[in-house]
Amino acid sequence: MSLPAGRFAALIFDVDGTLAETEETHRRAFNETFAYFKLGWDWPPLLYRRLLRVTGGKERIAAFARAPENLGRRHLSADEIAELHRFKTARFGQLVSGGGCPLRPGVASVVERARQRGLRLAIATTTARPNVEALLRAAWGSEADALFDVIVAGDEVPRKKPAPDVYLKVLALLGLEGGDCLAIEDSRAGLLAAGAAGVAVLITRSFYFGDDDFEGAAAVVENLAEAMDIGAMDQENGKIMSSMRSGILNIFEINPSPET
Ligand code: XBP
Ligand code: MG
Repeated sequence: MSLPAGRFAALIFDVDGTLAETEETHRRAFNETFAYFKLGWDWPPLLYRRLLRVTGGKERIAAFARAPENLGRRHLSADEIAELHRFKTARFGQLVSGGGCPLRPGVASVVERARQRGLRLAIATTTARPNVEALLRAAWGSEADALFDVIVAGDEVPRKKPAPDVYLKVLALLGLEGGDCLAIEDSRAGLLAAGAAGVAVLITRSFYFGDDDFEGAAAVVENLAEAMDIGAMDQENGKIMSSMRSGILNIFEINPSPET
């Protein structure tokens, strides 16, 4: 497990499970939507864990609607699914704006440090754009708009993760190669998407995907605070303790500005 020795020009963040532990809030918004539309559906955590294998909320609703084990199975048209999903997105936005999804440990520090060191920042996510905007605004307030150079969200590419589309679009908009960037992800679908676009991946384990197979990840940590601590510790000691630690340290040593 090691990261490329070179320096990165950009960090590309996933959103759900990576910037914040959002999935319980997504689940609540889905269930409140199903109740509002009187579908008689409820997604408890164990079922939701399985349903998360289908990336994208509309796709998840469609898969559940036709699943043989769903006793409330029914035909839903694309328009009906879109209507359910619009309602769910609005509800998710309200919950996030009310402080329901704080940033995960270390995220704010990594973003700040990366910015100071001249890295570009991007977002590559499967979730809908209004969800990203609500989350960023809740976390960073008015600063949020200027923080990320590129954001590519859910329906803005033909295929969702694990397809590489969202990463390829981010790279095109950044004008960078996959090898110039580091992705920060929490799921195997995200790892595969970034990997297929040639981007190295740092995994931060999340509530729903912590046990995924992360074979092929450059590094796996519990959260970004841990990655920061390791970097800080090595700097203090003035020596590199292991290839993984040196790799993580590299993340924060990228592109020092010319005057440093
Ligand atoms: C997360 C997802 C999303 C959310 C729901 O992927 O798969 O579908 O669960 O959001 P990522 P939407 O971590 O890549 O963002 O309902 O807006 O799809
Ligand atoms: Mg994720």
